[in-house]
Amino acid sequence: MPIQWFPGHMTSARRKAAETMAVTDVVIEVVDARLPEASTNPLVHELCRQRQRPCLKVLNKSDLADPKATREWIAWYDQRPGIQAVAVSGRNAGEVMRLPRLCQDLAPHRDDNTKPLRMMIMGIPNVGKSTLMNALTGRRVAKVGDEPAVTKSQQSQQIGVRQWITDTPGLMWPKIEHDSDGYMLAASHAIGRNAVPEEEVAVFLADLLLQRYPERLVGRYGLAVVGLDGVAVLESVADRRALRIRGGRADLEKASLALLQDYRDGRLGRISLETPETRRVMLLPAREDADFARVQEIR
Ligand SMILES: Nc1nc2c(ncn2[C@@H]2O[C@H](COP(=O)(O)OP(=O)(O)OP(=O)(O)O)[C@@H](O)[C@H]2O)c(=O)[nH]1
Ligand SMILES: [Mg+2]
Repeated sequence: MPIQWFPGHMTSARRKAAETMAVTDVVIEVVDARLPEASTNPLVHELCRQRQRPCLKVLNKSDLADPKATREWIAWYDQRPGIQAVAVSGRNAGEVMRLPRLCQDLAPHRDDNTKPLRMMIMGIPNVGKSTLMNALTGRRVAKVGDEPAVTKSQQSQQIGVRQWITDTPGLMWPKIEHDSDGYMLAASHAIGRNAVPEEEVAVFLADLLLQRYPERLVGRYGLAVVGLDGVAVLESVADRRALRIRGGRADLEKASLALLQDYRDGRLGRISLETPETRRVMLLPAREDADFARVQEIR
């Protein structure tokens, strides 16, 4: 069953974003650097395309992502026509302050007092949009928090004399096509706890860590990872942390939360959940299915 998470306020948030797009010159599309494609909202591109607005793709939280994967992603986006991407950490003011200049380059005609540059920050929940807003204004104008859907309404602020910036509520799209995207989004807390069972998300994350970052499991929990699968990782974490339910069995729920929280807080080190190569491989069967469907259609 496809993973879905679309709280009520998002319908009006989407309508308001479409309205504000009419008076926006450049969209700052924020994605999570640890999962840049899984955290790309197709609705943002659709709205930009309808209004023909340029878009700067910001891979935020790069301080939490694997630097090698982030370099690969930037090179990957650089090869795509019409996409300009940059990696930043919202916690690094110097990096964030580069963004208005890059936006200005995308709308060079908007550069005087009568035509101020109007930027709109968009993206899925919890990717750091409001954190960027605060860094850009130099004040704590927006509430931030490590859970999805903290911002519920838009707000605009002037930065400098010639620039305006609008923060918007995080937007999801109605149906997440690939389950692994849903798991990555849930692991990174971009979608709510009720969307996917936390234990399933933790098993997905544990399997991914076993494949790509086994040494982090060794370092953080002292596990001997050889021969383990995702569930066994959780059992071992429960064992190491003495997390038990009545009868002495491993408390997998608490172990799941511990693993997820460690990933979210960066305590497992800098981790990327996807790279251009893992994405390519993940999409392969879908493409083959699509080809198959097309062949069937032609027949
Ligand atoms: N490590 C790290 N944490 C960040 C960064 N940017 C934001 N955060 C944290 O991520 C969490 C979410 O940040 P917000 O700015 O509230 O995210 P948002 O996109 O506005 O979320 P919604 O309003 O729910 O859509 C907060 O705990 C921030 O402190 C970053 O670059 N690095
Ligand atoms: Mg926000």
